[in-house]
Amino acid sequence: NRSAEGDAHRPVAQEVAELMRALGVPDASWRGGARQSRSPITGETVAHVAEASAAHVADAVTRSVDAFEAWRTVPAPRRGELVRLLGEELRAHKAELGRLVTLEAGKVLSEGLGEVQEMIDICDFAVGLSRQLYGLTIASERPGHRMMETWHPVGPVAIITAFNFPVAVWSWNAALALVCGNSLLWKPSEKTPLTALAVQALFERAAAVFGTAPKGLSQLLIGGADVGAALTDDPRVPVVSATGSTRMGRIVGERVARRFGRSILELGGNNAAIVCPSADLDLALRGIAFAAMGTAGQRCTSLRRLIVHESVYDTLVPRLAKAYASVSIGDPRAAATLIGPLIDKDGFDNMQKALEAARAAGARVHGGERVDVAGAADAYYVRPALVEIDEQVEIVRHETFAPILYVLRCSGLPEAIKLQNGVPQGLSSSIFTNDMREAETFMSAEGSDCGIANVNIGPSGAEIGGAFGGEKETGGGREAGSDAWKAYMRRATNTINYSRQLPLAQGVSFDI
Ligand code: UN1
Repeated sequence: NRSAEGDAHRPVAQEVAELMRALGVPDASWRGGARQSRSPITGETVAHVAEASAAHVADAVTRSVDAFEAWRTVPAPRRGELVRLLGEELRAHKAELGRLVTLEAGKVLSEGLGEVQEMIDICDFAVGLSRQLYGLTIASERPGHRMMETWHPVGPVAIITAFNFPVAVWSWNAALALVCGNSLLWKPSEKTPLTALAVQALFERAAAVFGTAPKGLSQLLIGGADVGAALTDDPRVPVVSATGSTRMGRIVGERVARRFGRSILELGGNNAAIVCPSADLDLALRGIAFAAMGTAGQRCTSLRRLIVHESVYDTLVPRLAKAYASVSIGDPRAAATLIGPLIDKDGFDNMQKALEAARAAGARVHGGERVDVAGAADAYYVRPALVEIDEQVEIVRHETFAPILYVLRCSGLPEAIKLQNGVPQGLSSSIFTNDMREAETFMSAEGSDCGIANVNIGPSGAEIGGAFGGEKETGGGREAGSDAWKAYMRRATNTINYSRQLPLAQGVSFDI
């Protein structure tokens, strides 16, 4: 067991190779392929991944339909056993997979491990769920009749995921879809194929232990936008779950709707926190720091807007600026690092453009500059930016996937809620207050319009037990806990006549 510090300067490519082998990924899938894969830690090329093309997709869907037709007849609790075994593989390989997430996505080690923990958690949830796929029974208006709902598997489910949670988002969808009796087709981000290959290898091991899973039950399709488009357009894929930008989701949502498919969209967020006069400012400071700077601002739930009451502004914001100035930035493998790199140059350029626009709008920008890290000239490390701005101008209403926190001043809760809701996105939100009236108002019908509304914690870091997703341009989908499973099944309403008569509903008579 090497310490994180001791590992910090080992060549990334060497570590990737060791982990891929430890995770049982076949060499051919990541050596000698056409697509170069880079680590954001140093910017160096660490793998050459073999790609699928749109032409492969049709065959993969055919195999997926065959797998589905076998899997849907397996009793749900038995399907749960496969997911339980997947959870066991993840537990056994948590250290390796978590570290691979760090190497490929650049998040710090505790977050890489946390992401794998989130996968284990959803597997546990889904195992329990596999015995609880229940429908209602409903009173019939007709004598001797009964009504009920039955939930059935729906077909192959396409899962399109983003770089920032390269494996957990797959697992939220996959664990539920599998216990619901569906087959899976996964298109990961082009930026994170290695962790996807590793998860696929773990799935194959679980399937081998299970013994009777149909071939092709879970398939991985590494490729570009053409692969995503082919999945989106195939009428044999009834559900497409897509996580990523609003731009991508608009394309996917429209194309799936055109063929009357169902999409589960988890798109952009522009999450705010409101700080009220009664807030515990020490707690708020920590909550804000994690939500805004953690994962280098690259979560869909990252805190992007801080709305601070004028009575606490001058106490809180200078303290926050201090935290921004001193937070440790560097190799995400080092134990002391809190902020790893941005995913790539595009991420960096987008951040700089946003800061330019904010400056042009009169903002005061603290931080935001590129940070040099030894041995990582081709990587993009930045100091998180704290941006004091007077108005919620256009750039503030836009999601920039980088550690930028816009700070706005407010004079009361109604104004704060108006600002909070005054953006096109509706994923997550939070309020820091010790005033029960304010907290309840924030969570009420006239409060936050987001899918997630928290009190005295930041907007990020949700547990899997709740439904995850948001409104407006976030896309409306819900994944993970609560009753999100229903989106992966089709509902049949059954009316059963156990009498010898044939009364018609609504009093209609039709005597032949
Ligand atoms: C994402 O950024 O796409 O709530 C998912 C959170 C995590 C999931 C984020 N559990 O921040």
